[in-house]
Amino acid sequence: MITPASPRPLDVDVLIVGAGFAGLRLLHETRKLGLSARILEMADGPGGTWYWNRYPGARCDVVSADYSYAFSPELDQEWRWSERYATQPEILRYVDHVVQRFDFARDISLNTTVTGAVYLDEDQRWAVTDHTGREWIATYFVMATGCLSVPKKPDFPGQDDFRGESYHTAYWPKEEVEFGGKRVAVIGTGSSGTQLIPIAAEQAAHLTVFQRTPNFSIPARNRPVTDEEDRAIKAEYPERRVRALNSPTGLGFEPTKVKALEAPEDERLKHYETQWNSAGFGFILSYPDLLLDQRANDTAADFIRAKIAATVKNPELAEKLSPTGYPFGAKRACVDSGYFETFNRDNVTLVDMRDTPIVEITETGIRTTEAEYDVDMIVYATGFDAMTGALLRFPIRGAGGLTLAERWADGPKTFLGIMTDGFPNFFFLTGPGSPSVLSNVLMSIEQHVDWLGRLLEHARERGAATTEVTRDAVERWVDHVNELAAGTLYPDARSYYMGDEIAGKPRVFMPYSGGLRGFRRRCEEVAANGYPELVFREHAVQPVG
Ligand code: NA7
Repeated sequence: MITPASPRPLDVDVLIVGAGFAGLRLLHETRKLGLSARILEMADGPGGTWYWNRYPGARCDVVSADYSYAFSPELDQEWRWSERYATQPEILRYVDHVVQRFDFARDISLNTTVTGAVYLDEDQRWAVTDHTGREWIATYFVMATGCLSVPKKPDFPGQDDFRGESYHTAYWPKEEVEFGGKRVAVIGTGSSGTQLIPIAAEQAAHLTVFQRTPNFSIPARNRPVTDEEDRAIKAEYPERRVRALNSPTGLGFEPTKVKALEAPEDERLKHYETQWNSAGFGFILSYPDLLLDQRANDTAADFIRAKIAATVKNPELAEKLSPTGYPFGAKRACVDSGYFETFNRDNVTLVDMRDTPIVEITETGIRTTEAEYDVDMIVYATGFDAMTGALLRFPIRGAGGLTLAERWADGPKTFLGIMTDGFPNFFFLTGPGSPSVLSNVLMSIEQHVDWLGRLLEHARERGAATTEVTRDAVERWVDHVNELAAGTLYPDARSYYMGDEIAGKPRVFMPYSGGLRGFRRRCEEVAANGYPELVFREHAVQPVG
């Protein structure tokens, strides 16, 4: 074996960026493997996107009992969720509990922003630089930076001249923001806007909602978890975890065997009604063909539009709030608590940006092509640079100096959404090409971390200094991901799944649409076959591919 000429002293075996759910879970895994690890986190506390998204109304739209770590049965038993869908503060309390319980804090550097990472070809190590200029040397470098973590602030002309308060939902201050007595504008009606709007409307003197694309939204039917329910969940938690693991998306729902178009209309409507009253985000799984067949999709979309028409008293307003022109679910559907009802209030105005787009932000408010709205506060609920935003936020240089941004110039290229060619010993969790945002992301995180843990163990057992995927395997995986997406209705909507949220972003469908269950099987196959798609080197002499 050739030893590297002058290896730089190693700080840790595994350097992880991000102390959100993924980073913490990976820290746990590295400890199990006996590897040293450190998390670098820019915030002053753990929690990742849940740390930043503190806007009133922020809550998860996956049932709390399922949106939690499955790796520790003890943790399952001791944590008590108070609501069916946990609020952001409760999720953060859970994260803090996990950090304490597993003594994670000693391996986390908070207030530490990574500014660049370089693979040192000679040393077969990663050099990761933080904002202080400190360089961290590690064998493995893992981005656990999340899919929805880099806020997208739009660039309306005049935006910085506004003299009132302005906030972004994904960068919300810790101090309480007072809506009371104020004229408030919210721009954006995705999940964040949809959650914030009913609360802001209750408090503000007037609320003006700027909507560009009407969204499908399903009622959350949120409620407290009773002691009896809590006991029942805990009594069967192991089975619940297995059920979720074996469900297509990790949510524990199995779609009906019968297709939407096969069901008689009255039965279908009855089923939709039941789903509407109970399923939340799971409504999209009411029938297996909803995202595969436009006619099937229309049956669900029509049902939801009828619900909007029945809820919003002003028919013109109902029409404006009604999503048309794209399939239900092809753009992330929202899960709300009283969203459409909010538009029956006297103090709420809807501005349809399709008719009257924003021209500029002035010192005192927002000017559209038709009117000027003087406001005291603007809330940008404009979402994220999704899926690739965090991975491309700072330069990552792989073997030979190629940056990830260069390698992904035409869209992200990955193998199993976790690695890419030309970047030895570099991994990312729930990246493009994995089910991520189309699944219960907590389960996707754990699946990816388990797989990565097994891979690192395998690499150690065979004495490999580096692990890298071949370009051929990456290309085949990207083709597979594209083929799957092409068989669905997803590409028919403009959405962040397709990179539409950021001007100039390559338009490719990023998540894996074959379901978490199918995905996990593919991953397990790769491991069981001894990772034929990967190259393990003792000493990296030249790039693979
Ligand atoms: P989303 O779902 O990406 O929503 C962003 C919203 O902001 C959406 O309504 C956008 O309209 C709107 N938007 C974005 N940019 C603009 C500009 N320039 N002008 C007008 N309107 C704009 O982000 P969220 O934060 O709500 O939710 C993200 C995820 O968090 C969600 O999927 C859940 O998984 C949790 P558009 O639809 O693009 O026309």
